[in-house]
Parts: sequence; C-alpha cells; structure tokens
Amino acid sequence: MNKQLSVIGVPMDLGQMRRGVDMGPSAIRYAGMIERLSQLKYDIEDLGDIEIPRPAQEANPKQDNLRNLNEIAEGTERLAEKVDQVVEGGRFPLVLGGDHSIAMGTLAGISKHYDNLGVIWYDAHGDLNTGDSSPSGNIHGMPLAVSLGIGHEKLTNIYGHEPKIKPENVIIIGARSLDEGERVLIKEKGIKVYTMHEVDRMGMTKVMEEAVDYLKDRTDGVHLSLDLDGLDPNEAPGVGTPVLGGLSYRESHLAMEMLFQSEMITSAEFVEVNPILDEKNKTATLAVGLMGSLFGESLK
Ligand code: HAR
Ligand code: MN
Ligand code: MN
Ligand code: MN
Repeated sequence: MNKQLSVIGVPMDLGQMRRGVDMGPSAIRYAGMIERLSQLKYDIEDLGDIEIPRPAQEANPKQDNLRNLNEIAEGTERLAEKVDQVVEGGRFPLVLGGDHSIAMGTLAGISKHYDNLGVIWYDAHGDLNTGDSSPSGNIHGMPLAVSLGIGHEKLTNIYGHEPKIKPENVIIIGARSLDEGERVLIKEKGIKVYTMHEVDRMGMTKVMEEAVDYLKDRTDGVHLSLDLDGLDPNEAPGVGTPVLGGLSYRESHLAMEMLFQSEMITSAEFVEVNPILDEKNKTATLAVGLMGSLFGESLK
C-alpha cells in the first residue's frame, strides 16, 4: 500500500434530494480518521474540501431527467483535477463524500493514469442508470454508467472524453436494489456482480477471493468506491437511501482486510454518509473503522 495519503473532502449533495450528505466529510474527519490512519504510520495530508456549486435555482432543475446537471458537472470536474494532481504526485487519493455522484470526478481524475483501472463498487445499488432509465432523476444513481461512457455527454465528458473505465474491470458487491435498466446494462456489458444472494451463499471470504483473483490479472490499479448504504441500515443508518438486508460490519471489515492483504488498492472513496440521518455519528465512525482495516490495522 502506498504510504502517502492525500485526503480530499467533497461536500456534494446535489446528486440526490436529502439534505445533510454534504456534511459527510466533516463527520468522517470528526470520527477520528486522521488520528486512526496516522497510527498506522501513514504520511497523511488533508487537502480540505472541494468547492461545490449551490443547487440550481430554476423552478424545475431537471434537464433531461438529470437534477442539478450543470452544477454536478462543474463540481466533479474540479474534483477530477485535484485527484489527478494527487496521483501525479505519487500519492494515494482518499476521497470523502458527499453523495455518490462524486465518483464520476474521482474516476475521471484517476483513470488518466491507468490503462486498465479496476473498480470495486461496494453498494446496495448499481448506480448504472442514465437520464432515460432513472426512476428518480438523481445523478447519484448514475456514476458507474457515466464512468463507463454511458449517459449524458455533459457527464461522460467530465475531465476528458473517452470512457474512464471498462465494464470487464468492474465488480459490484452488495447489490440488492437494481432498476430494470440497470439489469439490462449489467447483462449487456457482462459486468460482474455479487448481489446479496451470492454473498449469502458463498460467504464474504469466497467473494473477495474471487474478486481479487479476477482483478489481479487484468488491471494495473484498483479503485474502491464504497457506498455506506452497501452495509445494512441497522449498522449504518446515516444514509439517504437505506435498503434492508445489507452487508454486515463484520463482513465489510473482512472485505477491507482482504483488500489490504491483496496489495492492489490504489485509491478509495467513502460516500453517502449523512450525519443528519445518523445516530450519534455511528455511520461515519463505522466508515473510519473500515478505513482502519483497508489500510492495514490488525490485531497481530
Ligand atoms: N436506483 C435508484 C435511482 O437511480 C436509487 C439510487 C440510490 N442511490 C444511491 N446510490 N445511494 O447508490 O434513483
Ligand atoms: Mn452508490
Ligand atoms: Mn485510462
Ligand atoms: Mn447506494
């Protein structure tokens, strides 16, 4: 693991409709992230927060069923540039959300540096919608599609034109709420998905062994995009779109430890922490615990 970390906060709440997720970066910092990772002997620089535009002021801020399209494109472009600089400087970008729309910017900035960037999408959702398929018009349900080059061109063109990632380099883990259009896309593109059904049948150990094996040969870097709603809402209540029947803290902990041992993670983001919906900062605290495991905490 790269021992030099650069933390970037992204107070983005424009990709969905519940207020409060813009405070995610503060909540995660407040939960002791820097102290926790410093103990593991990382050299950490906190670059502060990216400036995010105010929400669209029009009465109907949806263009082509994409709420706050221009503002999100602008904010994520800024994030992409920052992330690009961090990777260019040889450091590991650790991005704190904000809603999941920020992944469009993170991936745009990182993918410039890799020919075959792998992505682990740890989430209850597929985030594979487009304006046409989305039931909500919320862009946080679209970033994986956009990064594959599918969707509105204002989004697919963020920080460069080509698709940022390839479908065969993506693995989704924890899915249990997929819209019809997303299922079609998964089949059509052959995206590897471990839904909760597979996690329950195989166990997390086998899922992660397969995931690591699969990505190891075909990628030259792997980004972890961890949506806290991938976890069960009983353990991670501070999220805007909770779905029952999720991954446990223990399973997630194990997954993070196995990713650390794989030595293949080159960037990460933790998104969708909403302190307003949370119970005593439980979800942010859990996110910091998962970071501890991802970056190598262990009892031995
Ligand atoms: N699939 C639904 C939609 O597109 C819900 C998306 C919910 N979002 C997230 N992203 N938190 O994972 O509207
Ligand atoms: Mn998501
Ligand atoms: Mn590339
Ligand atoms: Mn989600």
